[in-house]
Amino acid sequence: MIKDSLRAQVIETPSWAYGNSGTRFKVFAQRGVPRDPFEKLADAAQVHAFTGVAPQVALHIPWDRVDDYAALAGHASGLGVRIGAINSNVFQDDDYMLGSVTNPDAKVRAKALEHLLDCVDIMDATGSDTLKLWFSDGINYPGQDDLRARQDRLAEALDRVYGRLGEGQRFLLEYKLFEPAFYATDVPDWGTAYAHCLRLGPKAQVVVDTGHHAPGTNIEFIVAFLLREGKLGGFDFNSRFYADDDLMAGAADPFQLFRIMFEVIGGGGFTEDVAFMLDQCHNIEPKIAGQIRSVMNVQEATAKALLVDREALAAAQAAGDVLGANAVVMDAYNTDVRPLLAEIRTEAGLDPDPMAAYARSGYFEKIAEERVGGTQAGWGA
Ligand code: LRH
Ligand code: MN
Ligand code: MN
Repeated sequence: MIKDSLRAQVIETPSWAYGNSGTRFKVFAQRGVPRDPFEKLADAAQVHAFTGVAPQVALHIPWDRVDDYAALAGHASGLGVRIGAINSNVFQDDDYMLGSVTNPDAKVRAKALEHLLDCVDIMDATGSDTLKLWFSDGINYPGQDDLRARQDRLAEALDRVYGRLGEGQRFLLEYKLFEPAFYATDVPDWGTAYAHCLRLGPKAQVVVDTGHHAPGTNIEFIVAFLLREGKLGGFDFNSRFYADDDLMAGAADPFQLFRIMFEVIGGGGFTEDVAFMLDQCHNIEPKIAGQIRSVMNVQEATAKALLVDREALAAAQAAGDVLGANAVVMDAYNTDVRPLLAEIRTEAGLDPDPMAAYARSGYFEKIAEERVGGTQAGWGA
């Protein structure tokens, strides 16, 4: 039943969405931003309180470094949320200028590996079952380093991390076409990520960040393929227009988000195994409201994808009815699902309009008053 699926969906928000962010040209300071990871969780709990579908919060280490991770997890559960993916960060240290796990210097590689293993310790302490690995590693110039040797070093590090994963834990390998490396990136695409994960086994899966592809890439094909192979671990949802723009999911191209969810549902991926994570930064808009809007955009795309009449679609496809099959999909996309989602919220005891309810709650005015000197999301922090 469509309503049951929508009620069961879990959309994970990222701790870094609540901090100040910007581009390399300017980080804009907003009022009321969290001063520490505990306050980031408090803000994330607001998103869950008003949407009812965002009970998980991803951490980014070291942006969310604390002395006691079990205490942080306890704090989260006191707020009605839990810790989601642990995101490693081997891209913000001078040592990593020439790469982290693929660096030609063995000492730097060892340091990067130690961080990744520390992240698994944090998973143990917080109860997180997912480690998310993104490597900024790559080279800027032809000949700068040996492309094949870098793959060997990457494989070695992944082997070690994979071996450290406990029962019920997994890692998701994230790819990104370019940036910060501009000539060759070590994990530039889903194929590279897939090949490493395939070699390792079932605890290694690929994560699709919707901002990390060349313009025109058919992301829904990648989703369909990875799901079919059991290798789709989850999403970092955001909206891009040019590159890795980290804008609100479904903002510029809600139709693409729908097409992705259509493939997820068609491939049987609408389960807990496929993580629906947001990876966004709100540079110019208010952050908590921006997250609420994003969660709602993912919900709307999901609801429309669930509405597709699969039987009618299969019949049209089998009959070679090109226009009929396309019409079935478009009918679902063109349905206004907002009344359905409002109804589900009301039935769950929530306000049917999360944006308005949050605005009325006075939470923003409270944190704007109380919190002075909030932190950056991470970059340059
Ligand atoms: C890299 C990325 C990755 C990082 C996050 C902050 O562009 O998408 O997921 O951890 O941004
Ligand atoms: Mn990402
Ligand atoms: Mn990104």
